[in-house]
Amino acid sequence: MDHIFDAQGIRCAILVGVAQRGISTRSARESLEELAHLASTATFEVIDRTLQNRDKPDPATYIGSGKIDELREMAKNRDIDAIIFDNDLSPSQMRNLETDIGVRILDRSLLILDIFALHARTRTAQIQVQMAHLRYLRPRIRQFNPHAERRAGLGSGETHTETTRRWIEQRGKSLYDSLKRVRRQMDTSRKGRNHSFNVVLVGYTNAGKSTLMRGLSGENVLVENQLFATLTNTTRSVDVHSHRPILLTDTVGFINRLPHHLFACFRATLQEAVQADLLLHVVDASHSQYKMQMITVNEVLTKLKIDDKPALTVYNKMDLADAERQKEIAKHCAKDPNALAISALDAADLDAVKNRICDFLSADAVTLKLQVPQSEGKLLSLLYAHSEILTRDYEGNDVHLRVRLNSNHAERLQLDRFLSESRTQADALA
Ligand SMILES: Nc1nc2c(ncn2[C@@H]2O[C@H](COP(=O)(O)OP(=O)(O)OP(=O)(O)O)[C@@H](O)[C@H]2O)c(=O)[nH]1
Ligand SMILES: [Mg+2]
Repeated sequence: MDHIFDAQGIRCAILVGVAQRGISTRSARESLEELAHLASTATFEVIDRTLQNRDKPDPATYIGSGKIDELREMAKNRDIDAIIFDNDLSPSQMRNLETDIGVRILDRSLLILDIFALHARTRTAQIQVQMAHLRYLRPRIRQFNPHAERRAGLGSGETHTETTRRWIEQRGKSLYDSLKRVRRQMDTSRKGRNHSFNVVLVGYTNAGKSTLMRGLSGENVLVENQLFATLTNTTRSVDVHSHRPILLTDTVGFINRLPHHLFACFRATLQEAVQADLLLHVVDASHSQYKMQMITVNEVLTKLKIDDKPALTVYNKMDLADAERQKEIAKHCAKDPNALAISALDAADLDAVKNRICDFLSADAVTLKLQVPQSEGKLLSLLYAHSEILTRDYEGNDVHLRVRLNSNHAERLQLDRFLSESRTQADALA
């Protein structure tokens, strides 16, 4: 997909942040830093940035008249094409600012939406972005259509606003129908994964999820120093010589203040995490705001009602962290058995992650001795495909097996019918 708005002439931008009461100047400045990364991901060149302290936003223009004058001057002198606000603006604030300053005004939501539009490579992502765009446009129809109230087509009796609103509703419905069709196909392909151990990578955008996915699966996955490089889940198998195949899924990154219309549309994509047997929460440990980023991710996991899933915190990019940060993270990891510090670019560290995944896997594994008639072809092929076969002997019409597999899986296959002797993993090791 392309930019969601005409971007031909838009190249240079000024960023504006507003520190309101209760928000420190420092965190407003750091948020502006993130906005700069978002802006460059959306192919803007950031010419300048400015931060204003205000107790509360002006209802008509968000910022004060002095700041507006200053921005108008800057835009004129430096050939600016857009001003990007770190805060979300109401439709009327955006309209008033555009009139007062005379350049295009974007807010954080529109910028993120634009990046999603640029990066949407699959049909599902494209439909989701278009739906989010419609949700964004709906309350702004008049802003994007200044002659909105002029009568539409001859004799229709409808205003442009009404015609556009009706079009948005129809388009929204047809997108929703397409998404349902695509999801049905996705559900079918997901069914095949029931027997696997599903590990899902979650984390703040740019934390290194796709890099870790590439390192663990050995397959080519898009990695970019950009925000929201990944919008569509990809699933790859990981070979860890375990009794159960492991599937690893990469997901869309999270961000602080993700526009709610985008969250609503990408909720389905994130639902993948609901199916997870284990979450790998990837953290950019070298980032100045890594703690805030972890909080954001945990909040999203809570929203998705998956904050109680087994999870491993993977502090990534340790090679970029300074000595003090390395010490701090090492301290976290010493206290938390479900945390580890790595660099996704280091082969030994990737092995450490695989070992941890295996630990989770074997925690609920059982070893069983089975006597299965050879006529049970379907069951046998499921066992061969989805469990670790320790020994296999043939006697008459039966196959004698020692297998190791997940206890839920054993229950699902109703293996107790064929049990010749059962032992838990702990017994087996004793
Ligand atoms: N030095 C270093 N760079 C890393 C490491 N892990 C990832 N990177 C870099 O960080 C950037 C982002 O990596 P990605 O894997 O695309 O991050 P992501 O979490 O998938 O990002 P989104 O898909 O945008 O959410 C890329 O430039 C990677 O090369 C690491 O351990 N060390
Ligand atoms: Mg990615």
